[in-house]
Amino acid sequence: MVAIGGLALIKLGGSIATFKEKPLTFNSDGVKSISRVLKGVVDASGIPIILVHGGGSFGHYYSVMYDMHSKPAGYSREGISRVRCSMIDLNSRIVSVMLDEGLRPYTLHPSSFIMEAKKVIDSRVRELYEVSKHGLIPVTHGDVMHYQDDLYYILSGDEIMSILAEHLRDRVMVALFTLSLDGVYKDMQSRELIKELRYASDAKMDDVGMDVTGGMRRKVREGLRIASLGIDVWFVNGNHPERIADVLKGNDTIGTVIRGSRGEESRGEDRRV
Ligand code: IP8
Repeated sequence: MVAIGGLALIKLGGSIATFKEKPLTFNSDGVKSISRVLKGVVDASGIPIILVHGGGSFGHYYSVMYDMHSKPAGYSREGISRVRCSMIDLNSRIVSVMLDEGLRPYTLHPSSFIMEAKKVIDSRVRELYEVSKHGLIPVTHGDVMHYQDDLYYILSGDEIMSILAEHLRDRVMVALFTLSLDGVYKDMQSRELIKELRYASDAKMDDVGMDVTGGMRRKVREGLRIASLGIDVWFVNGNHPERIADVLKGNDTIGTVIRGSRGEESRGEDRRV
């Protein structure tokens, strides 16, 4: 197996790690099959990986219940506690499965590298990369974050993917988002898969189910942002984990790719959502 060099950023979508329609239900088998595939890739190639997971029917369940969003505000104290607790719970379930499958996960909560007022600490992000180089898989996740004073906000794992890509841009070879769909569709009626997405307008996303952090629209926006750093971005179906292996081996697969476009600033501008 010949893996592409450099670091892989992988987003484990909430729709893969949990059953989104059933509150607080963990998809143990889904995480297990992805872990097995990652174990195969890591053993064969030693590729460093950082994993980011979403909230699914854990964090999103409570953020909807308590009307909490990505905009900093004085949300319900109980809601803040419940979202945070549920994300810690989901994280510990995910890393337990990974550990059982022979991977070596190492959780670094987003509050370890994102401080007050969304300030990202570069040296703390680099710590994730350092950890990833030495046989461990740093695992981080979307969360409810303290903004300042009594203000809190929901931080999406998709946004964390962009933050990591930006701060580790010289290291990242590929960013991969796992979804419960085959990739990004032109529209939800035809479900025609976009093999290569170049502009936000390639996909009509109005009909795609939204969650508090913006659903598919957010993913495409962060994907375009990451691609503008010169990093290839893939959206693949996490229910077919072999597609994750294909991407990590540098092969083509069923999914949507946004090719990295470093140096094409003007096109990057057009690519904004
Ligand atoms: O599922 C949001 O992360 P996402 C996490 O990546 C919470 O949007 C706390 C709702």
